[in-house]
Amino acid sequence: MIYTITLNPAIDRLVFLEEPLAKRKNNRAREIRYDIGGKGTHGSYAMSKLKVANLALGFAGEQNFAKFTQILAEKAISHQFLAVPDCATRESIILIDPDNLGSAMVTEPSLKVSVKEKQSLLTFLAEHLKPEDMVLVAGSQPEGFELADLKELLTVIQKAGSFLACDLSDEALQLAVELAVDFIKPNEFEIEALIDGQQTIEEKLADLAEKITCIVASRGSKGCLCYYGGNQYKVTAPKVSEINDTGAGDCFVGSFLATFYQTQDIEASLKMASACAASKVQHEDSSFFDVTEANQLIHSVEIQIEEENYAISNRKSSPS
Ligand code: TA6
Repeated sequence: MIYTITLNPAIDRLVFLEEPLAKRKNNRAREIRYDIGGKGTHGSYAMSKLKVANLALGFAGEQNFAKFTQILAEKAISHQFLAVPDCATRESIILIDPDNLGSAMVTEPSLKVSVKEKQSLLTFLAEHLKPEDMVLVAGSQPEGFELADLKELLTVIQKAGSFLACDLSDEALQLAVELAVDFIKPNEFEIEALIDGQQTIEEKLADLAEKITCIVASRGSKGCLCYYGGNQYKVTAPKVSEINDTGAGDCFVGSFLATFYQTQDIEASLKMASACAASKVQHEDSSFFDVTEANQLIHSVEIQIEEENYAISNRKSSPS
């Protein structure tokens, strides 16, 4: 089983503008739509689309819990979120220009979790996780969930022996690296933030890959660099016309992990993930992609392999 954990989900309010966003004017919207928000939930959406069983976990505000879970149901995401009393799940407002001119995102402050909710999540994981499971912890952390709480969460997952994937930023990403989790997906800025001294990005990634099973360093529309099993995989994404790139990285992570969980085939996983993310950016909301479209795009994904790129220490090689 795959579990995704979205500690700080959102309801994405998609605002489709009549004209490109501009200051000092009333920017009129031609349409408003809602989508699920939060990196872990997007990962679950991709896993479900690829028919890989998964359960979306995390915290959601009691005040708009029905709306949040209604969107999860509409996206066919199996879930078991913990309701946090006296607060609402935040909204991410995504302003989308017409004619594929891009989008901007504004995210509200988060809800605040208490010790009770944090303990409930840890208890659920301790009771359910098995060594053959995979867990994705993705996105930001809510108010009340400190770095020490994240360390406790990641440690409970590692103690269960499950394959631990993290799509985290800033100090949370640094913690995941220190704990030597099994998968991380930093972007170029996040990798640069990890560099202390005179290393290139590729030198830093090779260093990290000596203790982390699989690293995917995203380079946006250019594709990504993957380090796995001592090899470096340079992935070039298909060229597509972008409508909304919100959630593309999450789609990549969810479809990569779904395929990797099923096949342990790194190249197949990278190809499927690149194709699904390329499909996603061609659609208007934060999560939707078309599997048929992805299966066609997969033929346009290019992978260059540089073998024996770095040494690897003995550690978990895949979820099994
Ligand atoms: O990655 C896309 C997205 O999950 C949006 O759906 C929006 O909710 C935002 O990112 C949330 O970002 P955060 O880093 O706070 O989890």
